[in-house]
Amino acid sequence: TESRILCPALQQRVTTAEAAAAMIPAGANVGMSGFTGAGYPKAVPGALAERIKAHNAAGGKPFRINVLTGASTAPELDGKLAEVDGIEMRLPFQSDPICRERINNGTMNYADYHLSEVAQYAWSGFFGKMDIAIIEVVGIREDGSLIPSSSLGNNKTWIEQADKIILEVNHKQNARMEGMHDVYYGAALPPNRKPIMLTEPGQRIGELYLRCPIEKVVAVVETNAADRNTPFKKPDDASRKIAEHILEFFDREIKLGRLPKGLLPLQSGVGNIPNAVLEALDSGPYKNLTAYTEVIQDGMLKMLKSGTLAMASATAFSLSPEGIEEFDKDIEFYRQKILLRSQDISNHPEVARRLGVIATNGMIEADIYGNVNSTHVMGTRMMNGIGGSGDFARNGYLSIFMSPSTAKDGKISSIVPMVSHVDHTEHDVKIIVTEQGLADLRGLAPRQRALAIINNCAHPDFKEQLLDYFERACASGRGMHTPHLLNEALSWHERFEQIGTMKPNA
Ligand code: 0RQ
Repeated sequence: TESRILCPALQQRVTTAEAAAAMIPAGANVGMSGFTGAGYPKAVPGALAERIKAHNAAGGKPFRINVLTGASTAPELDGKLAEVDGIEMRLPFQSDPICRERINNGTMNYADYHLSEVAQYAWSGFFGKMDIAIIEVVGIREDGSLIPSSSLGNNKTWIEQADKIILEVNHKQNARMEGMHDVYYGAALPPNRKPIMLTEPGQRIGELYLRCPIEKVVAVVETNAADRNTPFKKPDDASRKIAEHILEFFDREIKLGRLPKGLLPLQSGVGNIPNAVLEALDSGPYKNLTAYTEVIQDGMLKMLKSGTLAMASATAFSLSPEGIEEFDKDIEFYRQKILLRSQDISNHPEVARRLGVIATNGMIEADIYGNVNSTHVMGTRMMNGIGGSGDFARNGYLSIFMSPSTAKDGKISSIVPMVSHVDHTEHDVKIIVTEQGLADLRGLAPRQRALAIINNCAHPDFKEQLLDYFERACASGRGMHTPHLLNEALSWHERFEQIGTMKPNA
């Protein structure tokens, strides 16, 4: 294969994954590339896991590292390291089943931050010194600068902050991605911040390549493995209905003159429901929309192809196997239409507010007043993390949260008296949608919001029960601004924990 390592000094540092992994000491703070299953290192984490396993089998002080990434990665990284109990602290977003189990059984620490803020935390030193960065790239240029891979995430920050750098050059990634990236080097800590000069999603404000100090690179490992590329489920009935409600809402807003015909830049969360919404938009009357989002899923490729979408700005791909095939086949087309940025810019609150992003994200549950829980099952068990949902929900022009009205075979209501954990407060949440309908909370006071949410979004199996709670809370004689029965507010969750259902009289 054609060489992808053009820098003579770095050609000298090509080595094996095992030799690179041997350079990582126990207790290290390791910044890794990777965002929603794209652009993560494929070989060194697995080799490190083997080393940890051997070390721990020999007894002695357990060998663990702290793993900082862009967002979720894949079984080759999170899975392998979690399996050998090699992770002391994980941040900022994960979706790996083994990690999740360890986080929830208390054997792994996990810290959940807004994705836009992670770089700032690192610059400020809150995570401690970064020892090593492991970064997947598509190629190394003659001057040592790096052609980024299928995600940018926090790579710029990790490269700047780490004492040492290990590069994985992945031959499987399409070399013609070169030119799709926009790496911004103007970010600073306060009081030295300047405005982010983006007034349209498609503007370039940075550089094509990651700068990389050659002297910090201790190893270069060549790989040849595809990204995680998880298949999508075909949209089910609930996802299709949710998408219909959202499209009807957009139509109404356009007629009322509250949204332009071309909508506003779209942000779309990951998962099957957001993907179904994209598919529905694609079959609607829309042309030349834009996206200012963090992840490009299959739905967005289709929209770019059909002209529904004129361009998309993101920090990563998250494609199915068919999606990646389509991307590779027509990369010259997609390169003109897609810009990948660092996650502190793709998710920047200032930019999301200025552009007036339409944020659409999944949720676990919402309460009758519009507080949203995106992360914790029954208030205590971590699902994935807040990801970028908070960056966009608070700062977007519209923030839409969506979920089927029930979970776990109808035993759980996604609309509850009080959320068991709050990620997005009632002040950030503008619209809630389930397959039952849509509640537009803008302009409503809490008691009005409660009726809108219960009547439009709750499942019929739980509607009476929710109305009963609300009416008794209103009659309790306590505060009438946000009426609650404090000794009952979380009783639905407690009932589920006790008897496996939120339904009454079960
Ligand atoms: O669990 O797989 O064990 O059955 O949660 O639920 O309905 O498949 O929905 O895949 O869209 O995920 C909030 C987790 C929704 C996601 C969340 C259980 C349900 C199932 C998944 P099983 P669904 P989705 C940009 C934006 C935070 C990050 C974010 C998420 C599983 O959207 O991680 O928005 N969001 N990022 O059974 C108990 C409930 C439940 C429930 C669902 N009320 N109680 N379990 N589930 N509702 C992307 C990034 O930031 C990178």
